[in-house]
This record gives sequence, C-alpha cells and structure tokens, in this order.
Amino acid sequence: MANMNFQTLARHIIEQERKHPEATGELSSLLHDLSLAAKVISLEVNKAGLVDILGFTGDNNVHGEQVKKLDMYAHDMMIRAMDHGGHLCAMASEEEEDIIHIPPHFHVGKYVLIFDPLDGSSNIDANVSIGTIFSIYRRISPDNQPGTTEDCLQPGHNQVAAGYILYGSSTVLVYTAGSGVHGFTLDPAFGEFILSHKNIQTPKKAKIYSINEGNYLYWHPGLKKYIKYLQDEDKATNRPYSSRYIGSMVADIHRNLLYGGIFMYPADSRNPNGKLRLMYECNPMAFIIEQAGGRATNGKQRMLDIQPENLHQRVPIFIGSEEDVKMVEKFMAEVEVKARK
Ligand code: P6P
Repeated sequence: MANMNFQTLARHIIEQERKHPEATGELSSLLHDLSLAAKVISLEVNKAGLVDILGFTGDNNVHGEQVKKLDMYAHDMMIRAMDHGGHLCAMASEEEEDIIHIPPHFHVGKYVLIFDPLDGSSNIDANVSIGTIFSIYRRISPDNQPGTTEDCLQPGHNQVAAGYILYGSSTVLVYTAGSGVHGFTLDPAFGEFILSHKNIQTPKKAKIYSINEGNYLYWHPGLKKYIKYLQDEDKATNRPYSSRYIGSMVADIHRNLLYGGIFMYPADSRNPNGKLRLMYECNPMAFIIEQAGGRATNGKQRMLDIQPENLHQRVPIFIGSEEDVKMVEKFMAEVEVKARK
C-alpha cells in the first residue's frame, strides 16, 4: 500500500489560508489555477525535444492549431488558465509590452498576476532546465473595474504571493504566500504536486557563487575584487568557493535556495541596469529568498523596496545567502569610498 500521508499542493494552500482568518479563499483559488497552468506547460516542455514546437514552423499540429514557440505557448497557456477565474483585474507578462486586461465578459477580481512564462527558453534546445516565474499583488485601484498599470507597478514588498515552476529532471513548484517557502514535486503518475520541500530555509553562508564570468572585463572594480577574493585559498573562510552557472535564472536560484550561495547578475559598463527584469524575475525571487532567510538587493538597495518605473525595467541583482550578499555589497562600497577620496 503506497504511503498515503503525503500532502498535495491543493491541501497545503488551504492550510496556509486557514492561518489567515480574514482570507476569502480567492488567493487559494488563484494559486490552484496557477498549478493547473504549470501542469499543462510542463507537459509541453517535457516533450519539446520530441515535437518540433521550438521553432515557429508555421505548420499545424494534429489539433489543427498553429505550432508556436514554447515561450509563446507558455504565455498563451498562462492567460487561458488565469483570465476567467474571477480573481484577477489585470495581468502582465514578459511577452507583452502592456498590461493584459481581463476580457469584459469575465468577472474582475482583486489581484494582479505578473509573470515570466518561460524564463531561459533559449536554453531548452540543450535540454537545460527552464522555468515559469510568477508574482501576485493585491490591486490598489478601486475594485470592480478594469485593472491599471499602477496596479502592476507596485514595489515588491507589496507582493502577497510569489513562486516559480522549474521544468527540470522533475517539475518542481516553489511558492511563498508570506508564511515561509514550500516546494512541491509533480508526480506525473497522477498529476498532483506533492509537498517535497517543507519550509525551505537557505543557509546564511555557503560556498557557491553564480555569475557569468564572461562579463568580467565590464564589471564594477569592487565586484572584480570580490570574485578574486572568493577564488583565493583560505580554509578559515571556506575559500575557494565553487563556481556554478547554468545560465537559467530559475535553475540557478533554485540550487542556491536549497544549497546556499550567491547569484549575481550585476550592472556593467555595457548594461548599466544589468539584464534581469524587476517585476517578473527579481521581485518574485527576492520575496522567496527573504522568506527563506536570505537577502536580495541591487547592490545597494533592498530589491523589494525599489519603486518600479515601468513593467519591463531591468535591475542589477545580488541574491542568496545573507552573509554572502552583504560581503559583495561591502566590497563594492569600499571601492566607491576610495574612488571618492
Ligand atoms: P547570460 C536566460 O536567458 C536569462 O534571462 C536568465 O534566465 C539567466 O539568468 C540569464 O538570462 C543568463 O544571461 O547573459 O549569462 O546568458
């Protein structure tokens, strides 16, 4: 007889809701709808190598539907799964320039969903793990009317929930609703996300650093000093660190969340704001890492306190084990102090 005392995502969400007497169940229902979208996207991602879904072939598939690129497929799937649940007043996606309104014949709800439907999709040809990232806010405009851009441009500390789905050797959904970080692994046998990582806490310090060292020439001098410091040998401070870089944010962050370490996508002389997006990559990951006891900044300011200016703005990001993030901030600040003298 199989061990039946596992906990499904659906049950976990309800139990999290019970911790908040004021909860109406709308957020629980929203998260449940998200998990359905995750299962459908996972199905396509996991057969992408078999079905020519990667390129825009222009052919029709067996259902007579036009074959789309995987990231557009994931984008469309998220919208179709989320736009009629009655919990959202607007959405925003990495794939759409402007906010996405709820169709007029659907009920308008009190939440906003911001997402990157398939981050790292350029890696899928090499079967590298990729992911969906999501971020949920309570609307700030009056209820019962279409959502606004302002609803979608709130600082990260206003998030009510955030998470990601990692499509790797297995499909893992990790989320927080403000009461810790919890991970669920999809059991394809019966299509349920089963609790596999309860109340994840990331180590305060570890010996993994994750950054694209091909950009070394263009980095802040303090960052160059920091990376060289990590590469020096010193047993007392557990150096040299190990370098791990997958080039897929969800995979890199997930590894560091579980093992500890620091992930960095800094500004450099060619990209003054770095590469990664504030609203649907950095803020949701920052909410998760803080809930897991870690730290996330742009090198100077707490990520979750940054006031967004536009939906697709890029920010530098230093995220992971608290002591490691503080260390790189110190190296960069010291160089700036010397430069000002
Ligand atoms: P680079 C993937 O393209 C992505 O958006 C993130 O998932 C990843 O962390 C980053 O870009 C990798 O960028 O410049 O190192 O290839």
